[in-house]
Order: sequence, then C-alpha cells, then structure tokens
Amino acid sequence: MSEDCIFCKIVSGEIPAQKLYQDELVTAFRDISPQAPVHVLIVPNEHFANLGEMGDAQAAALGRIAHVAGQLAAQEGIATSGWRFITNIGADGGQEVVHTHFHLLGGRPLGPLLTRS
Ligand code: DGP
Repeated sequence: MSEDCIFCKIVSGEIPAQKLYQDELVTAFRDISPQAPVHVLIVPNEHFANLGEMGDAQAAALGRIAHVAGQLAAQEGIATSGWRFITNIGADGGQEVVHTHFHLLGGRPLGPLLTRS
C-alpha cells in the first residue's frame, strides 16, 4: 500500500469504484472517464509504479491479470468483437496514475493504436 495512491485506495475499498472483480492478487474496476463503451482497469493489488517495476516475482499477479482480462471481455460481451489491452508507462507513455494498471477497451472500433499529437 502506497500512502497517496488512488488505486491502492480503490483496492482497499477506502475510495469507491465500480468493481467488477477482486481476488487476493488483482482488482478490476470501471474507468472513471471511459474512452470506449467498455473501459475497465485491471490492477495488481500490490503497489508498483508501472509494469517496468514488475518482473518474475510478480508472475502470478501478471498471469492473473491476463486471465481476468479475457474473462471480463467475455462478461462485457466484447470477446468476439475484439478489444485492446494497454498499459501506459511514464510521461511519454501517458501514464497519469502511478500504480500499474491495464486498460481493457472495447465496444466500438478503436482505430489505430497511435494518433498524432
Ligand atoms: P493512465 O493515463 O494510463 O494513467 O490512466 C489512468 C486512468 O485512471 C484514466 O483513464 C482515468 C482513471 N482514473 C483516474 N482516477 C480514477 C478514479 O478515482 N477512479 C477510477 N475508477 N478511475 C480513475
């Protein structure tokens, strides 16, 4: 648990969120500012700044995240239509919340991976 981390507080229940799934390793909840009809965030319960801070020791949590992503895609009805699963790292990656999280996006054509800015 990191003191000022909003996602740690969502994991612990200190801050409310629309949780879709939680177990001893991971938590999934709806993004507060959805960019697509389905926009779910999946996070490890343990605090890591980003994916670059995780490794072999977190294999169980990372594997669970992948598994839960597939389960939730099916549950949200986008398993067949398709979906995108992304994690932003650092400033150039566009990361705003410094707790590893993966965006599960779908429910409409998502377009090219990158846009010019
Ligand atoms: P990123 O740019 O990859 O760090 O994305 C952070 C995402 O987190 C962004 O899509 C909005 C979402 N978010 C930020 N604060 C909250 C919150 O308090 N609750 C929920 N559910 N989502 C949040």
